[in-house]
Amino acid sequence: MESCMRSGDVAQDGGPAIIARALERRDATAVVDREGQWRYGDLVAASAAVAARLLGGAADLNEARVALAIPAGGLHVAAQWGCWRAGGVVVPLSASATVSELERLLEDVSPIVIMVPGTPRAEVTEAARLCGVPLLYLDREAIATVPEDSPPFPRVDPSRRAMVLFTSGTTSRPKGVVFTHQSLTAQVESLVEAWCWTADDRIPLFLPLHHVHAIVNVMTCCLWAGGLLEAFERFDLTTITERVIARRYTVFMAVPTIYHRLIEHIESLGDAAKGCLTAGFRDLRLMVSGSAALPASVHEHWAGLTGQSLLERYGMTETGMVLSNPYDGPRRPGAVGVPLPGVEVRLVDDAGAPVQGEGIAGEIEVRGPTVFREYWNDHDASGAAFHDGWFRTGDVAVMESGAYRILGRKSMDIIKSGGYKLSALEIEAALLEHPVIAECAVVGVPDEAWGEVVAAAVVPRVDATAAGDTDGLSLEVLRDWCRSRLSPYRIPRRLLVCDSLPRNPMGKVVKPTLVDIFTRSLAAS
Ligand code: MCA
Ligand code: AMP
Repeated sequence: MESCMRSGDVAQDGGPAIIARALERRDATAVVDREGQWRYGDLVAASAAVAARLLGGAADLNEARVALAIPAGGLHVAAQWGCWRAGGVVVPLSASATVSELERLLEDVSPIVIMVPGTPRAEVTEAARLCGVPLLYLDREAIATVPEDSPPFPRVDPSRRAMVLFTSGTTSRPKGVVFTHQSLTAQVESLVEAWCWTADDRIPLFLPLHHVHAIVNVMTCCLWAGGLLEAFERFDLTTITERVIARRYTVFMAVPTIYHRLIEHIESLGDAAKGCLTAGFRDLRLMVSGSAALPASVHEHWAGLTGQSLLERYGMTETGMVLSNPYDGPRRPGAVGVPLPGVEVRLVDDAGAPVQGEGIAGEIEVRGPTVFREYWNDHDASGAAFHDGWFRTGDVAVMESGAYRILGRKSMDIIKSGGYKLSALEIEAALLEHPVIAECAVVGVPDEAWGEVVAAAVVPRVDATAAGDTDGLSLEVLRDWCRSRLSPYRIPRRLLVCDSLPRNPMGKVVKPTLVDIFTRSLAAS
């Protein structure tokens, strides 16, 4: 790596702040992944090589989008930092997206290139071909040196766009959430302060790298603080628990579904193994839960097993982290605490007027430097998302004994499954492409392990019913049909084939009634 340090080691004026910080710890190990270790100096040098390749002699990418489809690890970090150093906007792609999902996203952001590892996912290669986007192959060898004639990197003002993350919501297409360098920095600084990150911290990364939880809370906070990130491509219970026993980590962040799985696993162990693993968890300095509601029962069960009081926090893609239980001080099960440093929160009633006081519920609105800048290519949605400069989250909360408690979402079209936010409308749009489905409605049904699971009620076409063509509408066959259209976590897990959907006098599907029907049929089964 020495040869690239000449141009790679300069934290150029106006370069991303994380590069300058990394250079202060250039000899410390930053990332451990399947292929080995990366020191901070290695990441800076490799990012310089990526930047030089992306620029290809140009002075500045000027916010051109650069898609990123590299698994978690040092190469991923180098690619992200390299894009930023070249003045580009990173667009991380989901590692489980289908070709059609990728195509829609690529068409939306028109990236100049997709950064991929030596062997990319077939879906990425195919979507790139269909959209005419070139692939930039990166491996550790390929970014070992910066070309000799590489010009200096551009000065990137913190107010420039840095990243677009796609989030599903109350529309039938995911929206691109645009962050600037300064909004990302504000998110990281807020969490580093609140949760006391230091260079002594070590954390496993196993959550998907196309969401704030993994990108900001885990990866960037750790590297900002100078800590050690151990990167995995997915959550593997055996590997992670072995490392917890080996005291590899100081901090652990996960979604409630993972804590639920860990509890089931621990409870299945014999006394000696159970004691060993719970002692490993007990020794961590911080365990955080977020991305979905943590049931109080899980909080209490976990505390009983490990002595750890999980720190539950609340956030959203558009805002980063918003509310957090205290780092020092009692963490109340079912509550999400108070605003994080730099974040302003208020509750408003249905008319948009602020409400205050214990026990009065309202929609959460958020303001501050962590909040996103706009939805990509969607001026109307960007405008509608804000109210007097406050971002409208669509989540309802109440203040109780000085801490917020989340009551739920305003829209039933949003489903939270295993921490992923899913749009019922997106799933309905896919199901309506099925030749035999005339109407459908998708809801989230409460589930102990996943929080909610996707359930679909479908009405077959009359002609198909008459012709006896509805055999394809079993859950198993429909799930198979969905595989090429929807990411696995969006595919319905419950199915109801019916003659008509429950509708109100305006013709709108009454989703609460559907949830009741699914819940009752589950209870009866
Ligand atoms: C996997 N499957 C799922 C989910 N995950 N189905 C529904 N909901 C899910 N979340 C599917 C798999 O594709 C597979 O389908 C089957 O379930 C069993 O998979 P399994 O191996 O058990 O699951 P896994 O691969 O271990 O994944 C579980 C997981 C994962 C680790 C909990 O869902 C996950 O990483 N969730 C976290 C998502 C996240 O980070 N969200 C943050 C966004 P089949 O049987 O058909 O093959 S929210 C955010 O960023 C905000 C800002 C915030 O507040 O944090
Ligand atoms: P996403 O937009 O994918 O980032 O998901 C954000 C959504 O997750 C929020 O709007 C909430 O509905 C939900 N969420 C995140 N953290 C929590 C939490 N601690 N309790 C309840 N809901 C949460």
